[in-house]
Amino acid sequence: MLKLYHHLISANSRRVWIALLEKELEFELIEMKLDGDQFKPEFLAINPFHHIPVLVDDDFSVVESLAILDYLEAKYPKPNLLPTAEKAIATVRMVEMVTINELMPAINPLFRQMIGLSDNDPQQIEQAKQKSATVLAFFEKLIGDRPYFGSEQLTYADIVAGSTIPWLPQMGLALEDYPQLQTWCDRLMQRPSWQTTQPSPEAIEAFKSRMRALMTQNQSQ
Ligand SMILES: N[C@@H](CCC(=O)N[C@@H](CS)C(=O)NCC(=O)O)C(=O)O
Repeated sequence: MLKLYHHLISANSRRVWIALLEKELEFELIEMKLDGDQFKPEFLAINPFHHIPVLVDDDFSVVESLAILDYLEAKYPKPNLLPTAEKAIATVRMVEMVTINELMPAINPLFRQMIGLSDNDPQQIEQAKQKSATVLAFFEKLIGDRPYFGSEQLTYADIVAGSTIPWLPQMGLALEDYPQLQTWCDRLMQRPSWQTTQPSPEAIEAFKSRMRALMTQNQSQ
């Protein structure tokens, strides 16, 4: 059976978890604490970069969430989550890469603020908000009045962007200036795959205090 090493609060692993659920596959979830367990030799043997997610399919391990999504699509093409028409596939890849290469780094200072670290530089926070606004405006235009990015159906674009964008309001970035994205977000939240993978408020609070402790400890070293 497929095994997914993941963490409840990780957007990187949530996108794989959602894809497994959308494809209605059987899989075993292996929850990592990321409290040092990712450095144990058993885990480093499957991912020397000590990151989750990792997908293990018998004797084959895949690291990097986007590579895992491609593997799932190639092995289990139904339902199809990666279109082949030229504009649709370009849109999916654009949304995936812009989420990972532009949005996720941009929100880092907002993430630190959300977990309660007190080292926030107001200028960095302002820059983070501006960079994020550029991405959100781009996505707002790209989705237009379609139900999903690049397609009338759910694709990996929605799964990748939709594992990060719903966090933004908790980071002080309301979506009200982006009505199409807000409607899209609400639509995703109604899907069982998003509901199943949504961490509880208690899990979020526990994660914040663990991260705070870890990052404070790292800073004082
Ligand atoms: N590019 C990787 C990023 C994975 C990643 O950064 N995972 C984080 C959790 S969100 C992690 O495992 N952190 C623990 C560590 O690096 O020790 C992917 O998309 O799979």
